Amino acid sequence: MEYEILNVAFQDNIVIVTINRPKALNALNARFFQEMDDVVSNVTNKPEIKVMIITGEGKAFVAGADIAEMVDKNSAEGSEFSRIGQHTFRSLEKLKIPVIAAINGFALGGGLELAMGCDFRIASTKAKFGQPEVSLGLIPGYAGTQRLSRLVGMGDALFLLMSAEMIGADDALRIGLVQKVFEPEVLMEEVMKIAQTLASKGPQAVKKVKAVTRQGYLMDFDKGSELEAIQFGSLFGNESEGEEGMMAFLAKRKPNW
Ligand code: DAK
Repeated sequence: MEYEILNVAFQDNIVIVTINRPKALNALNARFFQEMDDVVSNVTNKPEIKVMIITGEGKAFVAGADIAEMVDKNSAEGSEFSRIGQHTFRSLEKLKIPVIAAINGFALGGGLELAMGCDFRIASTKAKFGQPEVSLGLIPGYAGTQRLSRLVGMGDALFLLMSAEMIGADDALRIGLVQKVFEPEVLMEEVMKIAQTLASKGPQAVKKVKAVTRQGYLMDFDKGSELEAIQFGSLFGNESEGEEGMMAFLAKRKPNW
């Protein structure tokens, strides 16, 4: 597929996806979702890729769903539009490798929902966050109502959702919406360092820890713990990744994954 909106660059075993529609502050339209689904399916078929980074071109990460494209929709079309986006963002959570949001600027509405579909969020000091949908007479449609409360707790989630207030990177860090904040000039450099660190770890272990944590979060505690025990065990044994990692530690050498 030829991409009109996404720039997809491969650097060693890391894929960097840049949303490149800066004139509309990278607002998410139907084409974006088609392209993102295509990227996810390509990355799924490339076992050598170990980390995905999503970022935005210009002064926004993403300023929301494309209001111009949404304005004429009827109720059924609105629900369908919602399901398409929900599916795409869920596919980032289901992707086996880690997905990092590098938030360079505005992450509003659907943009914050996209960032929340990533495994964690690294922001520039210039980033701004918010769910302004109620200002438009809407509510989030890409599972933002579900993810925000899970990430930051009910009080902060309801405050952001009901007030439509925009917060800066420091507040986002304080409530746990982002994990780290860097100056804009070094954001991508620092995100690449984090991605390289993840890529250097046991590849099966990184995938399994994502799957077990994400699946377990939606399960009863004891069932999640049992899932952990099964996956923990799967990393042991002859020629397993765990065996190599532990042998390397004891021999004071780097593991050869
Ligand atoms: N959609 C379309 N175009 C947008 C946009 C958006 N979300 N945000 C900005 N733009 C466009 C502007 O219209 C403007 O276009 P031109 O006038 O140059 O043609 C251009 O980007 C630059 O924007 P500004 O001139 O406004 O730039 P400023 O720096 O002055 O302001 C801003 C930046 C981010 C504060 C401002 O642009 C702004 O308030 N933007 C809207 C933010 C917003 O409300 N975002 C939430 C969108 S609603 C659902 C599914 C999904 C959703 C809801 C329901 N279902 C299917 C049920 C999700 C909803 C949303 O995300």
